Amino acid sequence: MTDVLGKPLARERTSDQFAPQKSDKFTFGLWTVGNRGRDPFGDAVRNSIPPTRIVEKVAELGGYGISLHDNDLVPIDATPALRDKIVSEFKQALKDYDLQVPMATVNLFYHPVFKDGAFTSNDPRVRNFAIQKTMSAMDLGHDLGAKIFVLWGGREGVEIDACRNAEDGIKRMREALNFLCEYSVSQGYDYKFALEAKPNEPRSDIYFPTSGHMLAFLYTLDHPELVGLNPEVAHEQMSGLNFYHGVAQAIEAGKLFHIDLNDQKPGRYDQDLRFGSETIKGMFYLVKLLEESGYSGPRAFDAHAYRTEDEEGVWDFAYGCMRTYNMLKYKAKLFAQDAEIQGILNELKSRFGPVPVDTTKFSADTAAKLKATPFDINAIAGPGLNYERLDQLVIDLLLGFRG
Ligand code: GLT
Ligand code: MN
Ligand code: MN
Repeated sequence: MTDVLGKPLARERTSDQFAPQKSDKFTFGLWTVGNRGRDPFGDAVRNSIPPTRIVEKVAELGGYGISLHDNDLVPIDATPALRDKIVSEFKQALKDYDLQVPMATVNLFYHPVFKDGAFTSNDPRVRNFAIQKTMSAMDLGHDLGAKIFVLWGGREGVEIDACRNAEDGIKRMREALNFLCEYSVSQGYDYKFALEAKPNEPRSDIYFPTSGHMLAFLYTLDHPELVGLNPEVAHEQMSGLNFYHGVAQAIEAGKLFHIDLNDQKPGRYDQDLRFGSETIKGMFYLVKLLEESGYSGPRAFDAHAYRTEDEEGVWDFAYGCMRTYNMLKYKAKLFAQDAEIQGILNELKSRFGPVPVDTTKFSADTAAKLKATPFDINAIAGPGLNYERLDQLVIDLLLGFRG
């Protein structure tokens, strides 16, 4: 099939230079392409897709792996026999289609028992059960080869602060994480835990609302070396934050253990839109950062298709996430090779010259030298920086009118 200009439709996918490859390391959660389009006001619009079919389709589209919550694969009330059957069929599909499970997680939000939190619940039985359930999910993930374990505490929060001292919530979270890190070590699982923040939804307020809060918290744990971040585009943008900056900080701290890619319009509920479907410029800088920083983890999509779609639309959505990533990766290469863009950046560098006093290391001498150095601040502040031109060149590049 071709479009009106005679080009193959995206669905035909044969001659797409941005077609995903296994080496791109794209993964999808079972819950993402498996999303049935339920929302608080409407029922499911799509049939459920069996996990083995998701494996087959993600492989066919060029994906690298699948991630999952315990209950995306094994129902919460499954007998041990049923669990074994489901897991062995799933493993067979992974083998048949050569897909990995780099990340596993645990569902601590769906069952009513978690209505007032899991690790932070006021009810000690719920806190115990949440840790027990997480240990089982870790067993399952290890069985499937996962080395990253994500924790998203969707119910770890409140509607009313009268119910508990928020400090107790923090302390309970620490206790649970310390216990789970020790469990991982004692089992020889070799997990890296990736904490995922979100400011609200489904609770009115969730503890540790941003990746920055999570980052500060993780250094208070017994094993900070085992714990890092899983930032999600939509979750930081819900708070009005610059996702690219947050991810840069995580990378710089050596704490980007996983990443949830999707998109989001400002000021709304968590939309989990197709990657790059809304904030193209922000996502360009994000992809550029991931590619240029040497981040080697999965490029994980935590998004879902519009509620208007049937299953074919779900696969269009999945392909679109990966294709957009690869197009932005290509644009990042163009940015690096664009003579005009690089010319502006280099002109600024040579205009500014070398650093007058090296402050990389403190010494009394350096401090005295710096204090004694004169700066003609009006002369320095005078000339413009060319950022208008620079940004327009980026816009031209992204819109396809350069390179
Ligand atoms: C849930 C949430 C996501 C988390 C998943 C992992 S579950 O779909 O909206 O952001 O990453 O628990
Ligand atoms: Mn997520
Ligand atoms: Mn989300």
